[in-house]
Amino acid sequence: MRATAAVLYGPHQDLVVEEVDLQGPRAHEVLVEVVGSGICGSDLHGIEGDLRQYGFPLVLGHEVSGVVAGVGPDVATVAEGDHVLVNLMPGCGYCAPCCVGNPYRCLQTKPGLMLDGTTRMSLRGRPIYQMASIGGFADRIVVGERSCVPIRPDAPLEQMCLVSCGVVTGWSAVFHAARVPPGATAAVVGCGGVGLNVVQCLSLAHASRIVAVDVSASKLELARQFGATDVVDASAGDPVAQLLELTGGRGVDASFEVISRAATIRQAFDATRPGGTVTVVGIAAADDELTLPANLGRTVLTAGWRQVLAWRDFPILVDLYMNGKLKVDQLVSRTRELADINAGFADLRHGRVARTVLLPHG
Ligand code: COD
Ligand code: ZN
Ligand code: ZN
Repeated sequence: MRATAAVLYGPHQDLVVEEVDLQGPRAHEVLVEVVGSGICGSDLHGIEGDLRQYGFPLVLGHEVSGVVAGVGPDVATVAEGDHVLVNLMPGCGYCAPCCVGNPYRCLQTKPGLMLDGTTRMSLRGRPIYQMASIGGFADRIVVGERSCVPIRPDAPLEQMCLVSCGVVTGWSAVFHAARVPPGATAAVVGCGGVGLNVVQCLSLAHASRIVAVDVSASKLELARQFGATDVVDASAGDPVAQLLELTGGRGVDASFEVISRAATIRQAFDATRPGGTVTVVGIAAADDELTLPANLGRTVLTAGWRQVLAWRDFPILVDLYMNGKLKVDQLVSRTRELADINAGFADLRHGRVARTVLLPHG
């Protein structure tokens, strides 16, 4: 069958939206008609050449909601018509890390490929790599059964795609990695699509002070709507000095860096009190080196997708949204057709959006 996909042929290039060949689902695989596909900072890392684990051509996209349109042999957990969120770190389920609940470290997962080492997308016989074994910038995809998490059918699928990366990444940083106790003071350096979710989850965690740091006035305004009690404009002077001033010179109990740069990780570290935690969300470029005092005095954690167990977390987050406790609609700055994907990336690059959601079927 055919699918329309946005193909990246190499770093720093525009995506080419074109028809590709899509092989039907094999055993334990599922055909999904994509409803919503969010453009995440990690996709931008892919265009900038930072995701070196993937080959080219590559279809990016990993924040996806859709409807099951068909299943291959031996699929037991989803059926045609189910509403699903795509799980970007499914793991094989059998290796040692998977068995201890750490699919992020799966020994069988091959970047850009299905578990059997092949791709379902191709063009004139040439395999196309699929980011996170998904390749979500397309109108239909074939993914592993383990990559499909069914959700309640009354939740609006267009925006629910954001739960599958941006929202759950913030949730996991606050509740699974840092385990922020009620009353803590916190700082969030970088309030894009993921950072805003760190802010709102800190609010759910009853942090007493949530300081949002960004260089964009519109992001800081959004951060206030998501629960920030204070904001720091990092383009208007040293953010560390401003953070220390806000906390009586002491620093916050818990900081989160949600940009993925050594310089801003250092800022988060310097704004954290001795004994506090510094949670680095995301993955910096391989050649970006960080210098810290050897006498750390603080716990440095890495978070993001590492602690997520999608089958546990997605239904909880969808319920929180449906019960009015989690903001998702407000994260969608705009929607676009798949054909406009490059304009969506330009918006992200220039900090004009929290999230763009692509609607490949309009
Ligand atoms: N000081 C303060 N804020 C800044 C600065 C600065 N010097 N520079 C940029 N910012 C702000 C921008 O204005 C923007 O608001 C924000 O930082 C970055 O946000 P986005 O929207 O570009 O990116 P996100 O939120 O979608 O993604 C951030 C990650 C850190 C998650 C991403 O970059 C990453 O590293 N992803 C890979 C690893 C990972 O865990 N991913 C989770 C699943 S994809
Ligand atoms: Zn993402
Ligand atoms: Zn595994």
